[in-house]
Amino acid sequence: MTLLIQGGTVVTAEHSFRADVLCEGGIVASIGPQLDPPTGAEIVDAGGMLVMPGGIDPHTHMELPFMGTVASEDFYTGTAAAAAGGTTTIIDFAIPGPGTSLVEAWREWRRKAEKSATDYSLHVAVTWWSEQVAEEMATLTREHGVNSFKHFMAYKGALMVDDGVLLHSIGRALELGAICNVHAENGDAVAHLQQQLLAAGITGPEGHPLSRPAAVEAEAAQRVIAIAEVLGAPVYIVHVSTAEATEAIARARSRGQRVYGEVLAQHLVIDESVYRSPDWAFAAAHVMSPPFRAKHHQQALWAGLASGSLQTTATDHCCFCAPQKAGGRDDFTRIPNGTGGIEDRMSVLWHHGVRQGRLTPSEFVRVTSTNTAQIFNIHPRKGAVAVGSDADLVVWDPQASRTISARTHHQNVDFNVYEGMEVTGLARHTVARGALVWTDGDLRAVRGAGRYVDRPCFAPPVAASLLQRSLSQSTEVPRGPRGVTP
Ligand code: URQ
Ligand code: ZN
Ligand code: ZN
Repeated sequence: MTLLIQGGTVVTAEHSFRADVLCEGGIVASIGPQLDPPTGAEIVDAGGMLVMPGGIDPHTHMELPFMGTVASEDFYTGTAAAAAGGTTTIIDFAIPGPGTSLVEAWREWRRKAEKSATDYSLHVAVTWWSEQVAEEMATLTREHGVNSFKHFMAYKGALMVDDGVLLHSIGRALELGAICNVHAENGDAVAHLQQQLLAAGITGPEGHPLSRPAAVEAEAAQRVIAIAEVLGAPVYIVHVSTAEATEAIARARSRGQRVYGEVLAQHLVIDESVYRSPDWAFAAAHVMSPPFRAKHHQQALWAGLASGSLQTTATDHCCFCAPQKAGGRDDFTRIPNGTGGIEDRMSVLWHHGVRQGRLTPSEFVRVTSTNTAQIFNIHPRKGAVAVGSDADLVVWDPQASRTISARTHHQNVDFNVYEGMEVTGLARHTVARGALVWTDGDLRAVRGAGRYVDRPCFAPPVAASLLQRSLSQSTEVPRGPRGVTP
């Protein structure tokens, strides 16, 4: 399959330049002015539009079994909807229940993801600890292309892990050359507040944000940053939602610690007033963790993106339809947590980020694609417009507008958190490994066309851990046998 994208302006994380892009055999074959179309090539006219790396969403939960139900979006409908919005790769999560095999969970999610229309990869969650977990982490890194392990500090009694597990797992990941991503909320504090709120008769969705105040995220973020510092390990904090956690990340990074922060498009533009709606279903549809916050947090998140304290954007696309959310009708702690947004992330970021002067087009590419590819070690295969890279591209129309609605979106969910929002900046054509999957409103996603993306580990660390450094620096180093310094 040969595709020539003519007349566009290529925008990468570094710069913008006028060039045609030729895709052959699923990769970018040539980039340059006035390329001659090979015989039989499909031509896309990109005149007046931008040609950018396809979006990468590092945080999705297709078909996730959670809180007694299963997320309504599956890997085919979810990746198809993603393509309609300019996203061409997702990184989802294989989540074993506590006490169960990580490798078996990875295999189960591989089976679910085979129906994907575009490429996908999998973080694997560590939800318990034992020698078996340590061994399976090695197996996953060495044999299955996993270089990232997820940890939930929230969801007590379900997925939550304690500091002991974090220390073991983050340390093990460092040995293997993998990185750990973390849902940073103090799960004990959440559980305590939930019980207090229910006892006070607060059972509606307005109780959800009250049980997860900013301090609950700030404490957990600072705690996991400190744990990572002790170990000398990198750490990636998912869905950062507060000014306090953003500041904690910025402080750690200014000290040279390798901490990454991810922000959801939803948290950048939706605030906590949604939980005060008199419409129960509307408020419940917004129940996700961390919850939507007061507006000043949004300003801090935008500043975090613009300053580089936060590196990536995602959606945490985890959809539940109204009947599913209604499972928590009498008890907000039973409302399945999650919202969608995979189709709208890039337009929301372009409209509220680039058009508002918060992000340059190259910074937009960084935070929607390139940074994620680099952090999870799949650049320049992904997240680039370069000869030899996968031909995952979006032809972006910066002038086109649409009004977001569940009535017209391609996501398999009956609600859209951006309902009614008019956005300017749309994907006009989306190319996934050289094939047009979205073109002028025509969705051409093919079930099963997506491929699993192996993510190689990083070279194991050179930097010593804090303990090793302190031992080597202290004068009273305990002598080993025969006076040999350990
Ligand atoms: O916590 C997550 O990331 C998953 C369970 C999706 N739900 C959510 O509320 N964020
Ligand atoms: Zn989470
Ligand atoms: Zn998530």
